[in-house]
Amino acid sequence: MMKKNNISVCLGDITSLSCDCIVNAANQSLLGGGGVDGAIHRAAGPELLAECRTLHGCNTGEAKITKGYHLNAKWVIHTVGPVYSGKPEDVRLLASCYRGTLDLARQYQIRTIAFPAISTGVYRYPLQEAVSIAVRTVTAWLCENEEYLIDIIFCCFDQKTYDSYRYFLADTH
Ligand code: AR6
Repeated sequence: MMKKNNISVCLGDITSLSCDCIVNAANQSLLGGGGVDGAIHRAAGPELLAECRTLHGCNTGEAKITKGYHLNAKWVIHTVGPVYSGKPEDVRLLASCYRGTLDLARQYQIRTIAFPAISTGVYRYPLQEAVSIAVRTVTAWLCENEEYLIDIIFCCFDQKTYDSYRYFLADTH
């Protein structure tokens, strides 16, 4: 575990974390899938899918909130990252996932939130680029919301992702 101000990086399964909120790297249907999405739905139980059905999907770059049900997190914020295309709009959409999620977290008075590396799995966003956008966007949001106290965890499923966050976080603050 590496900690720098209110941003920390951990290696492990996001579904096992005890925090106010975990973030799901979902798809536009919000009806589950593979990767971290599948793991979150399995751990939260069928009640999560039932609530997700009432949300009628989510656009890429946007975020929606549900309860966490059987998770050790009270809330889940579902956000839809871009499928990597190599176009400039990928950057805007990925940054918008992090901003939209944090704006929603603030509305719900969430004080600890864990993010997976959105879009870097099935959606094939190059790891270094995605991590750099995540770190820059979250750091900028924290500066703009200085009076709001929140702890951010970047939860990495593999060592390569963990090392990448450590590298980009060493560049900030
Ligand atoms: N905890 C933390 N991180 C995880 C976990 C876990 N339990 N499982 C996987 N990861 P991905 P995407 C990491 O593919 O690229 C789904 O089918 C994984 O190693 O989950 O945004 C959705 O329904 C990678 O670093 O999400 C969408 O269709 C990161 O989470 C699509 O995949 C993101 O990988 C979204 O693709």
